Amino acid sequence: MEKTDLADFINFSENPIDNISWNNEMRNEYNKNGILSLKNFLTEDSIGMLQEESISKIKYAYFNPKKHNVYLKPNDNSFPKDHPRNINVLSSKGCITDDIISKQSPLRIVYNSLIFKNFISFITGQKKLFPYEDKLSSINIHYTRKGEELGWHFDNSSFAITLMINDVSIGGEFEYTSQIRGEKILKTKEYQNVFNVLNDNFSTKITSMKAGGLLLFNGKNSMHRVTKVKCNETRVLAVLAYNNQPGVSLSNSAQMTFYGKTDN
Ligand SMILES: O=C(O)CCC(=O)C(=O)O
Ligand SMILES: [Fe+2]
Repeated sequence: MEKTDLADFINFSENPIDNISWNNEMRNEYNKNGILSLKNFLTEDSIGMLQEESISKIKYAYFNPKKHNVYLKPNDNSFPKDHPRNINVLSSKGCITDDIISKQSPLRIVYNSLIFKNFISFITGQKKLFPYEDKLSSINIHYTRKGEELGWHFDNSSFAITLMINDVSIGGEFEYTSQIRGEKILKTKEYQNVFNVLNDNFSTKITSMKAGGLLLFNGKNSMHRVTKVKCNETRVLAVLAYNNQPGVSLSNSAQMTFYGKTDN
């Protein structure tokens, strides 16, 4: 797709993602903070289309409130139940899968566009980006209604891209820590950090994104959550997921956990 057509969906005047010096600036910011927040990334027209599409499709969303540890892995029984490795938090938001999202959706146009992929590759340092092989996982729309939340966790992937479709006025905030695990951090220190975050005893930051905003986030080593929505509006947000090699599918068990179905 040419830039002139993509400009119907991406607000290039505020976010010139094809401009080398602007991209360099954004990359420095991402490398420094592990997070890049771009306001008004989508055009007003695409926000309107996405709000309409997401409202009409909430009936297909899979809500499966469940407890999980912050590592999103089965508990490790070599640790006690109340050890930070095994402490449970609750996630209750729901989502719809890629196969439900329209072929003409602005999300898909952005996701598939070379200009956008080149921008994300440049910022994250990935050579090439590929969609998921399975039919469910590349683009998802998440819904968080009153009283729902996404519990503290580390992501499995090295970066995540989110686009806000509908922001809410009370709660539903994205809260995150600095990089609190990784090769340079001792495991005992990491567990102490996790314990402190879970006990509200750790310094965190909050970003409040408005509709149309993009967040690029390195959540592999930084704990994050979405706080409980405390108003009658529904927080709606798209997650765009890529892999750095072709042919990768989300496992059937993960598909069942997140989507309540598999694509095969
Ligand atoms: O909803 C958000 O803002 C964050 C989503 C998230 O952390 C995830 O899907 O892993
Ligand atoms: Fe996450």
